Amino acid sequence: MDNEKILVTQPFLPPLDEFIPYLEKIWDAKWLTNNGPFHQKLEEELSDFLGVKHICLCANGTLALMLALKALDIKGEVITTPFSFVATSHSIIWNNSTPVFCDIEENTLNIDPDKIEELITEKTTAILPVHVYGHPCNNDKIQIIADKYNLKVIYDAAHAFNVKKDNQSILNWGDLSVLSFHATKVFNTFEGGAIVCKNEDTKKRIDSLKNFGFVEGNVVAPGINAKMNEVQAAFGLLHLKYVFEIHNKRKLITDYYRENLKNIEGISFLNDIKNVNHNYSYFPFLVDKIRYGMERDELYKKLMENGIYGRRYFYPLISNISTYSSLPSASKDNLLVANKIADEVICLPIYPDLSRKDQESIVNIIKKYSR
Ligand code: T4K
Repeated sequence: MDNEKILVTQPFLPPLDEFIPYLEKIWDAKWLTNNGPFHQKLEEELSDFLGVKHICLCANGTLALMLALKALDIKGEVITTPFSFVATSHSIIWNNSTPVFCDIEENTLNIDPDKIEELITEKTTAILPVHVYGHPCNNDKIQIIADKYNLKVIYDAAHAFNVKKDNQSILNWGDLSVLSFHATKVFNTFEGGAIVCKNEDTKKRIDSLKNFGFVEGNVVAPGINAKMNEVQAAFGLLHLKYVFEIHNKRKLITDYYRENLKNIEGISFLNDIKNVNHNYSYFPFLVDKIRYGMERDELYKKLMENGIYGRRYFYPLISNISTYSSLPSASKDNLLVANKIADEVICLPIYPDLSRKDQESIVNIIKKYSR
């Protein structure tokens, strides 16, 4: 890899010598996967740390989403946001269901609850919102609609590790919440994910489904293999020791970007929400081509020419990808805000080791091209 490049993210890695004792334990025990001791310990520590009742570790976030839908027996149509990573909609398709795209709110970039109801048909069984960039959805409104029409709510919380509202974990919202612990996430286990659930029975069902459908040696359902292994779980336990330090560094970078971009005409970004503990997982900003004086893609290119590899998360919009674009709900007229945001967004590099010097050069490029 070219060391000159500043990438959108770099995974957190603790000092290697701190990980060796964990590996020695795995070597000694010769227990590599299938609900081993590190797996059990990580489930315990994560539920305490996150303030949730039960957590089911999985091999990655995508499998966790697929399992979550399967565990609740979701069929028919699922209302979701097109402004997300493809895994959100792919998981619906893998469950033989149809994603129905709903537009997003301009202020949070999350699914717009005021537009959900008009999309409900007799085939609708669930809502799959995403806390995009870790900013909480409007759960109150979403839950009222779900209760009225008897729909399940599964939150894609891939970006929302340890996000709290009024000091309570937002992972407790809805029926289930799904996390990703991918290398690029604020908390990583190389690859990994989890489902947060509220009762013992659901946990048992998910634990069985992620292990081929086994219950006490008998196969009771057509499960899959979505288990997290011991090396991943051990890494998670070590990573947990660093989460506060990582959080503080990410907050400082976010503060720096906000302070230095706030007066540039045509540049806007999300701000902290009162009563929310954010995790600063991404730093998205929007480029208004008229007021800034340059299109998003031009600025994106200029940044790359200067070695800064931000990302256009989430462009193209899922609804504009060929797999989905022929769905009736993918029509651009129904997704005006989402299409606009997907054309304006760039996520800037943010990770604990990003130096102040690099932050300065990123800001300077954005300033340089503003009118
Ligand atoms: N739901 C949502 C809302 C999601 O955002 C995601 C995943 C999922 C569900 C599914 O969860 P998982 O099944 O992934 O657990 C990345 C990630 O692969 C993906 O996990 C993530 N969302 C998505 C937003 O971003 P890419 O295609 O951008 O990844 P990649 O390989 O280009 O990496 C991004 C940057 O990170 C590069 O500049 C290089 C750097 N990097 C990456 C890796 C993997 C490293 O420095 N080291 C690494 O090991 O999708």
